[in-house]
Amino acid sequence: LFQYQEIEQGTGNSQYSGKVTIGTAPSYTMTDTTRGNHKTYNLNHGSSGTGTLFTDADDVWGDGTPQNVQTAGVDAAYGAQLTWDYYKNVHGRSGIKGDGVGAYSRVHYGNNYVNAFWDDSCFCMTYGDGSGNAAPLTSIDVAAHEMTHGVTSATADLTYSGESGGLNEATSDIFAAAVEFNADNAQDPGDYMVGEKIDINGDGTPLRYMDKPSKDGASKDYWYSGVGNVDVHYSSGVANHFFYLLSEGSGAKDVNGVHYDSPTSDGLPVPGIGRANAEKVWFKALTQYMTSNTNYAAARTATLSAAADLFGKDTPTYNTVANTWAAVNVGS
Ligand code: ASN
Ligand code: ZN
Repeated sequence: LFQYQEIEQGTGNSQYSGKVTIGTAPSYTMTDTTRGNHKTYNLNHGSSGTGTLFTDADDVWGDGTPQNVQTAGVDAAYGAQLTWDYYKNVHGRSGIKGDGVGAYSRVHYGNNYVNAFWDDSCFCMTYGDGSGNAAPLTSIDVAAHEMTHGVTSATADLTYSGESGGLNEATSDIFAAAVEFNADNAQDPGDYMVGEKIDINGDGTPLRYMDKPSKDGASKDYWYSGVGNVDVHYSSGVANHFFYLLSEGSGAKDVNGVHYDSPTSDGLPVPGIGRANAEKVWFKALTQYMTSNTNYAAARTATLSAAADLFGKDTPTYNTVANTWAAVNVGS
C-alpha cells in the first residue's frame, strides 16, 4: 500500500569544498537519482569510454586528498549537483536540455592532464587530474563552466570561434561565478574569479578575472574590431567584464569591503543592477535571443530585449544594461 522510496544521500569528502552531501543510489553507486540520474565515472587515467561507475560499500566517499581515487569523483558530482540545482532553482530549467535528464561526468582523464572539457558527442563532462595528478580540475566553478557549455549547446549554440566563441566562453564563466555564489559553500565562497581553487598557474592565481580580465595578461577588457581573432578564452573577457560591471557596478567594494574601481572604456561609472538581476538578463538572452552567430553587437541587443521583458523598456535597469555595454565599448 505504501511504497517507501529511499532517496540516498552519500557523504563526500571533497578536495575543494569540504564535507558535502552527494546523491547516490543503493548499495552504492555515484548516481544522483534526484537529478536525472547524473552519474560519475572513473576513467582511471584512460581517455575514452566511461571507465567504471564509482561504487562504494558504506556510502562515505573520498577523503579530501587526491591520493584517494574517489575524491575527484566527489568534487565532480558535487559540482554537477550544484549546477543542476542552480539552473532548476534560479531559472526553472531542469537539466542541461531542460528535459529532466542527467548527463554524466568522467574524472581521472589521462595523466597530468591540466584541463577539463565538455563534449557534445557524449553529452558529458571530463576532468583531468592536473599537475602531478594532484590538483584535479574539479572545483565548483570549473564544473559549472563545463556543464554550462552543455546548456549553451542546447540553447543559443554559439559557434566556438570568433566573437560568438568568446560569448560561448563568457557564458560558461558567468554561470560558473553564479553557481559558485549561489552554492554558498564555506570552503569555496563566491567570487568573480574562475579557477581560483585549482592553482593552475602554480602561484595561487586564478585562471581568469571578471572584474578586470586583462589581469591574466591576455584577456580583453573592452571590445575592439579585431577581438574575434583572439582565442575564445580571451575574447570572452569583454562579456565577463560586462557581467561584472552589470552585477556590481564600476565602483563596488570587494569581498573585504575595500573600495575597488573596475575600469570602464569611456571612464564613466556604471551603477550595476545586482548579480541576481544580471544572471536573469544573461540567461534570458542566452536561451531566447542569442543564436549560433551572435556577435558582441547582437549580444547587446539580446540582453536589451531580455531586460525589456524582465524590467520594461527604458526603465533605469534597462538603461543600465545599455550603459554597461558602452562601458566595455560595445555600442549601438
Ligand atoms: N576547459 C576548456 C573550456 O571549457 C576546454 C576548451 O578549451 N574547450 O573552455
Ligand atoms: Zn570553456
